Amino acid sequence: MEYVHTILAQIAASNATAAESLLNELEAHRAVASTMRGYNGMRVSRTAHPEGNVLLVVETRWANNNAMVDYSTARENAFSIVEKHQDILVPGSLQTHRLESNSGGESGEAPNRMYDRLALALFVPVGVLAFALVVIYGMSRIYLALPTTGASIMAICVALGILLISAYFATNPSVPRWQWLAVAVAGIGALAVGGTVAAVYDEDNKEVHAAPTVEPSPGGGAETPTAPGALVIDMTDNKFDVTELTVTAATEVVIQLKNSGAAIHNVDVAVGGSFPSGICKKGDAGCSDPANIRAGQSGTVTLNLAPGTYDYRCDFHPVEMTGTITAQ
Ligand SMILES: [Cu+2]
Repeated sequence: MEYVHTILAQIAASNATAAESLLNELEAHRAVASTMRGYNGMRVSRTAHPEGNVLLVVETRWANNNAMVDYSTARENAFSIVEKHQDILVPGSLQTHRLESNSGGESGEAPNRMYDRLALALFVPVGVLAFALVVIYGMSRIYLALPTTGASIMAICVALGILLISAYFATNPSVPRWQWLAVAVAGIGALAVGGTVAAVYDEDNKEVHAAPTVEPSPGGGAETPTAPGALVIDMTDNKFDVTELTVTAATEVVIQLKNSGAAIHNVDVAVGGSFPSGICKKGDAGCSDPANIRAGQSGTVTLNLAPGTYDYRCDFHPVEMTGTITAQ
């Protein structure tokens, strides 16, 4: 919505040349008007064919009604300038109109309008992309740190929140700028806090899991995870060194895991016959502990299987890294 202050006047054909000084004054006035609050542009037009009376139209456009009212009551405005030249006007032809315009100013006259468009074309996509990357990274850190149920509940809450906020903005087209900013700041803040908490939680977990791998295994001497007879799966990018394993059925079996690659890996055994969608979570049956084993880290997977054959895979590389475990 834009507000247009319009002056209409007719200049008698005989005075067409005298009209030049009026037009010059209006041009000079443009600089004055452009310093006023809410100024969106000014246009002076006159009829193209000089024979007969000349119709003069002066439009000034304003961002809001208050700005237009301020202008139309100002000591100097387009009306007062044209009025000073009554002598060259057709008597009774001077009119003023205050209009609301629905076209948001398509004339492209004001240079800042040009800038607004460029900014929209450049900064918005780049900003959206950066924001999306931050969201994806932050959310993945948070979800990975949560147990399966917690992650599901949180994902539902986040999705509902996004829907509600989107619905609010969609049904309120004239939402003030501070509300947009508040939502953006709150969203980024929540991500930053959640991501940091998740990263810290992850670090704590790492320490907890690192401990058992250096401890001597109970009962035996100072056996290391690579002792003969121990069940070990070594992971590289992107390969399991062992793709067929046999374990004792109906007994708790701990398989030592080592990530000798550079990428993140895990071991997910389809103990229930199928894999979860996505990455298994710490505490899930058949999921390695930790569920994400980073480069150089170790972990375990604890199984207690009924007799049968079970598929296992790396959830991060489910096509390249697969194997089977037979329990007997
Ligand atoms: Cu992998």
